Amino acid sequence: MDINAILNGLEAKHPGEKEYLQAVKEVLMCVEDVYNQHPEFEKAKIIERMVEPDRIVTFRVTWIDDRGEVQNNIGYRVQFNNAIGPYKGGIRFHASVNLSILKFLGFEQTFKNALTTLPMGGAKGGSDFSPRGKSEAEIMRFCQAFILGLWKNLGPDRDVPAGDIGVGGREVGYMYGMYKKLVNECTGTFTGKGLSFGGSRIRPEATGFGALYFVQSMLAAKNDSIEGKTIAVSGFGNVAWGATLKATELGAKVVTISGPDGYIYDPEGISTKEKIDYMLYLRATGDDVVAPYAEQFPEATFYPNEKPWGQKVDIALPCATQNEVDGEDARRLVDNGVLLVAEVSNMGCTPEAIDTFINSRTTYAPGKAVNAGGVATSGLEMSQNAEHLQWSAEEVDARLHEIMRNIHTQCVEHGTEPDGFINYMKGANIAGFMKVAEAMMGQGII
Ligand code: 2IT
Repeated sequence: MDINAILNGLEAKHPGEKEYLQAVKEVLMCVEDVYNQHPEFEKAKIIERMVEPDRIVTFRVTWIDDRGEVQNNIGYRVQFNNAIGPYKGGIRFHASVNLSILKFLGFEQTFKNALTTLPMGGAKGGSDFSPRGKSEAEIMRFCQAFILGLWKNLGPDRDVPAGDIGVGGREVGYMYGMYKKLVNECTGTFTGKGLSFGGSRIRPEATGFGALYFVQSMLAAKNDSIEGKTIAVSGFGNVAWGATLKATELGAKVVTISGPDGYIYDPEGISTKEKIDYMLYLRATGDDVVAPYAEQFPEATFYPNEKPWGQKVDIALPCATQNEVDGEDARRLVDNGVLLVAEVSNMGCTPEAIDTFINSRTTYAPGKAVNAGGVATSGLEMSQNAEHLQWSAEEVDARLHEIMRNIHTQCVEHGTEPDGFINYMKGANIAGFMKVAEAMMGQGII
């Protein structure tokens, strides 16, 4: 495989799609050796087929705001790969959303979903709609208009969306409600639904819980444990909340959260129910800021327009968005003696940051392994919907835990280097790639 030729070809076809090209490059670099051991892959042009989405749906989303003004946004669904199962992946509503970001997310999702061992292909969707400052009624109207443009492409065995940044239980509920009205069928089709209409227990917590189970396995592989560790978390959404909840339960201390306005450092830890619940309150205001935390809890300090990576901590858990840890942030974390970095956001670290971690032999794991518990629990929601049952929290949590342990084992198997260092990036990419490649090979040239 000539990685540079493939990347140059992609760049010529899709100029300026930098996040997408970044995600493809990382995977290709990791799988080059195994790919070259399989001439049948090259003959079937597996890489060339895998890096292009199966299909992209784009549509205009028109809705009326509270002042009666007509608003237009762009909606997308990138159906990346369904070799293993129905297209599956979240919907992101954020002003920054564009095709490059959704293609990178759909590409990552394909390998992540393969790692879960559940039968799910990869997809991602979203819109440049910004929920910040929007009223409840505007959010509902937007969700309904979005589904009017997309519903024909969805279905329980075709494409099953869920939440992502800017899309939580409320938005999934509005989208699913509209979808159900249009198809007149109660087949699930969305995950992250409310508990009273087919949602799974533990789905809201699952990404954060799964990440912490993965971190436990990473520490166990170093003969260490999470108890007493200090943790820097970024973000303050659903994922940061779940991670903080589980980290606290396991005896660690989360000392930071962050938002677009800066970060909070709380030396006593975001450890009480009141403080952890406050994150949900901050999110619910729709203002997209964390500064009020320091007014509510005076022991905390607010650092405007800064990221939390300058704090001395044992563990860093980026839980906000792509490329939120750059080379300089990584250098500061390493210089401060960070033990472990587990990306909970998708592609949370830039290539320079990853190089800094791996070259300094700092244990680092990529989002597609660490955050797979979210979509894995979505897969469990699909199973529950298909059998018209709802499982107990204990059952869902036990399965989630098992899936995360299994992903860790796959990473160790494919990522352990001759000096014993576990390269989780390599391990996750090779394990995910092999599953998708084998599924594609088995289904012929299509
Ligand atoms: O990035 C992700 O894995 C998600 N946003 C969750 C996707 C899902 O279908 O549950």
